[in-house]
This record gives sequence, C-alpha cells and structure tokens, in this order.
Amino acid sequence: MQEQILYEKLNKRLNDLEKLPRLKENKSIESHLDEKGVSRRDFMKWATAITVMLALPGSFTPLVAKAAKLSDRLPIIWLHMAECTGCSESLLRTDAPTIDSLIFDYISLEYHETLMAAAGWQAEHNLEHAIEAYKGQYILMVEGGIPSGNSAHYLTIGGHGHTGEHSAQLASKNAAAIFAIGTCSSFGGVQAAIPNPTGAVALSKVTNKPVINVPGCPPSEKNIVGTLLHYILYGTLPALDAYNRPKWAYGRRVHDLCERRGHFDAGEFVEEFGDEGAKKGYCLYKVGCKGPYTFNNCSKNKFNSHMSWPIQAGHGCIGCSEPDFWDTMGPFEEPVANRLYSTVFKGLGADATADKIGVGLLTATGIGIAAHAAISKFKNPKDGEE
Ligand code: FSX
Ligand code: SF4
Ligand code: F3S
Repeated sequence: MQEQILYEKLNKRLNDLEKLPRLKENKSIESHLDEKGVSRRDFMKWATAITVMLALPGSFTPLVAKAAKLSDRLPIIWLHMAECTGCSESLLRTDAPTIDSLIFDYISLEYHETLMAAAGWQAEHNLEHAIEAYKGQYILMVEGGIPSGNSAHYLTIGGHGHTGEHSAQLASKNAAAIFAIGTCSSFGGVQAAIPNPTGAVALSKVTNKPVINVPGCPPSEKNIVGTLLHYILYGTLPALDAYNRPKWAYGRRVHDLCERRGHFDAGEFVEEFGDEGAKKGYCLYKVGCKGPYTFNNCSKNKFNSHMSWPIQAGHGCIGCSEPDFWDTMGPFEEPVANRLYSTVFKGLGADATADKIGVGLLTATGIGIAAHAAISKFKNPKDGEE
C-alpha cells in the first residue's frame, strides 16, 4: 500500500516535469543513447541497477528510466572552486562512455567551467545569465572547497575578479536544490587540511540553504548521477545522515560491504604490502585500511566503468568520504592504533581494538572476532539506525 502511494506520488511529479519544455536540443534520450551505441536493453538494465541503488522496489524501474529521460528539463549550474576536477573527471573520463556519463551529456548543463567553450568575460556573463534566466529552478552543483572570509581572494575567478565565495553565494541564493559534489565541497577536503592556508571551507559554510553532500575524493559517478535522479524523482531532499550525505549511498561502512570482510572476520591480514597475504587478497586493516570508519558504497559502485575500487586494487581505504580525512585518517598506510586515534573518535571503541591488533596480543582468529565486535560499536554519530 505504502509502495503504491509512493509510486503514484513520484509518477505525478514526473508527469508534471514532463510538461516543462526541453531546455536543450529536441532529441529524446533514446536517440541520444542510440547514437552512442547504447541499446534500450542496456538502458533498462542501468535503470534497474539505479533503482536498487536508490533502495526503491524493482517495480519502480520504469520511473527511474523516466526520471533519466526528463533530466533535460531541469537546468543545472556546476561551479568549480578549489579542487583538482577529479569529481568531474570521475563522471566523464571513462574509456567507453557509460550511461552515467551519457546522462551527463544529456542533462541541461547551463554552466560548467571545464566543459564550456566560453572563457573570461563571456563565461562570467553566461553564469549571470543562467542564474537570472532560471531563478528558483536550477540545480546547483559545486565542486571544490571555498576559500572564505579574509582569505576568499585566494580563489579569484574571471574578468570582474569575483571570489569563488561570491560566486557560490550568488548561485546558491536562487537555486532550487544544492549539491556539494566531492569531499572538498562537502567538507573542505585537501584545501582545508591543517594548516588550511587559504581558509577553505565546505559549501554549507557559505550558504544558509540546505546542501546535500556527495563526498568522496572523488565520489563515484553513480553517487553523483543517483543524487540527481533522486531529486528529479522526489523533488525533495533524500534521507540524510549526520553529515548531510544521502543515506542510500553513505548509510553503511565500506567495511560492511567489503569483499575482503571474510578475511577480516577470520583474522587473515596483509602484514605488509607484497606479502603472501596480499597475494591471497587478505584484509588490509593492518596496512592502514580505514574502511571500518568510513561510510560509502564504493565496493558496490566501483570506479572506471565499474572496473575496480581502492581495496580491490590492493590498497586500504583512506577514508576519503569522511570530514577532515586528510587530518584524521592518516598515516594512510598504518592502522589507527599507531597514533592517538581516541583523540579524534573520542573513545568510541575502535582505538582499543586497534591497539591490540597493532601489538599482536590476540591469536589470529581472536583478532578478527574482537576487532569486529569493537568496530561494530563505531557508529555514525547521529545516525540512529546504525
Ligand atoms: Fe576534491 Fe573534486 Fe578530491 Fe579532486 O573537484 S574531492 S580534490 S578528487 O576533484 O573536489
Ligand atoms: Fe575490507 Fe578494510 Fe574492512 Fe579489511 S578493514 S574488511 S580491507 S574494509
Ligand atoms: Fe574513498 Fe575509501 Fe571508497 S578511500 S573511494 S571511501 S574505498
């Protein structure tokens, strides 16, 4: 019954969106995908995967496909602040275009500094025009940390010499929804790492409006596109965790979804890179994996056309979707016990176990079980469900 009510609600939202004019070329998504060699079958398979990812029932797949088709109805403004552009690259640079990257071609991207041809005065004019023309309707996506306050001038862009802070505030003001794409925009990221010479902050610190954070350095293309499709489907904010991350993507630890988890539970660890354990794909906890403290769905989505992800490639998770991970998760190739982890996580339980692992007090199997028990106590601080 609940499912039926939700279905009808989302369907109505999509029917209303369908009445809006296409903002770009008058071409359907089917012909757009067809030109790139993507069949309808592949498209529906993709829609099924996104439906699962958004934790919707399988019967909602046609709605997700329809939301993708209507992604050219909502104008999008994408701003770059202080960052490496890895977030855009995550979406766009694949050896063969994925459906996610093709959706990105298809959406009505009114302004994106990396992709547009305009530069200088022209670019500035395009931004002002997009903000004015689509007042109250556009989705704002921002990549990068934002040098702010007295340090705002460290990021000065364009002919008028506006600061990034100014542009982000201006664009936030009339946006219908705001997404911080990547850890830099969500939490400050590498720019904001101690000593933070440019005074970089998260997008949420320069606007009073709600910001949905889509962290990861970079985030996967699926989490970016999924967040967009979720908004197209619902028109409202998704359920968020303590750090304003959508729960459908960041509701579980990397550790909970990890393919090496069986080895962790069995106490089978890589002791140093290149050893026998590494060859056997053992758990990377002792060589610094921060998967137990990191909330993200990387093992499901992977990167590079779903090819691999950090732990599959043989390196531990460095906690890239967590606030202040540059300052709190390092050294990246050492377990947390090698420093005063409790100063960061305030005695939530993980440090005591890490100590035991570090000095080898337990037998191999015991390590896994005890570590598991203690790490399970580590909770997303404001997330009552975990
Ligand atoms: Fe930051 Fe995105 Fe890391 Fe880079 O731009 S999240 S540095 S991957 O690209 O913002
Ligand atoms: Fe996977 Fe890391 Fe957890 Fe080991 S500690 S199971 S490698 S997430
Ligand atoms: Fe980042 Fe860890 Fe995933 S480093 S990409 S959150 S595995």
